[in-house]
Amino acid sequence: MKITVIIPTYNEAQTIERLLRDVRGEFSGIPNHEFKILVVDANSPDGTGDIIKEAKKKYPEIELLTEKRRRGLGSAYIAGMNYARSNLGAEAIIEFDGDYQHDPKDIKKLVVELDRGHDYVIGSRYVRGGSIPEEWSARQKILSKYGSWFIKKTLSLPTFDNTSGLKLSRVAGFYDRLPLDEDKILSRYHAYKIHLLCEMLRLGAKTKEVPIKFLERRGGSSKSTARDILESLKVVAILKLREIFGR
Ligand SMILES: Nc1nc2c(ncn2[C@@H]2O[C@H](COP(=O)(O)OP(=O)(O)OP(=O)(O)O)[C@@H](O)[C@H]2O)c(=O)[nH]1
Ligand SMILES: [Mg+2]
Repeated sequence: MKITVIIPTYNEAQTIERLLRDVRGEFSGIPNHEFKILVVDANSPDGTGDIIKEAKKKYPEIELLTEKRRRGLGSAYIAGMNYARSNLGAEAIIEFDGDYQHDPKDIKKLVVELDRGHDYVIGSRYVRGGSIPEEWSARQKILSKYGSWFIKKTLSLPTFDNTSGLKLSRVAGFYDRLPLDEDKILSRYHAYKIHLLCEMLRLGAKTKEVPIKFLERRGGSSKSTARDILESLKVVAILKLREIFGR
């Protein structure tokens, strides 16, 4: 199957070179699939784009999509997903952070579940064996853990990690039926993930959560802000209202 790993970046010059090398290094251990890496860079002022262009010369499976400016994580992923489907023939899409908080070795775990017939595989921090960084502050831990719990309870979801940034989605029957459009997605920021998760479940995607250890950032700085918490509440509220009053 053709699988595209989408990696969004904004000022990740400290990690991106090593990350691209290590992600690519995993592909040889998954020989039954054909991989591409699509980096969606928000025209990072720290030179991330130049590092990607250099890596692209060495590794032919790397593609680069440069946005004019930073527009939000959801917008970057929507652009990447549409490019992967139209230009790279992607049959499955993996979402993967560019700051090395995800372990490239976990890509294989996701693909194994795709091979077993799952349509939607979530790298989960909140199932047995999964974890968040020890180094996180109490505030970060509470926000992440109870955020996922709140989303689960409010929207009656079967899943435990409802904001994970690492996942694999099947295109046929799912991403080709989703509102991958900037005007239809409920958030242009991190909270787009909650919307797409609910849409995948609504479409009946055979879903599996596999445990992952979410790593501490290796460099650079977080792009997640208080706005993302408000956006998440907004998305959950809209989805709940749709559930009550119909779409
Ligand atoms: N293209 C693009 N990439 C983005 C944008 N916002 C964040 N990213 C990238 O998306 C990935 C995830 O963003 P993070 O800020 O690490 O979000 P997070 O992992 O939820 O938050 P932390 O745990 O605090 O790091 C990183 O590789 C970022 O560089 C954006 O607006 N555009
Ligand atoms: Mg991060």
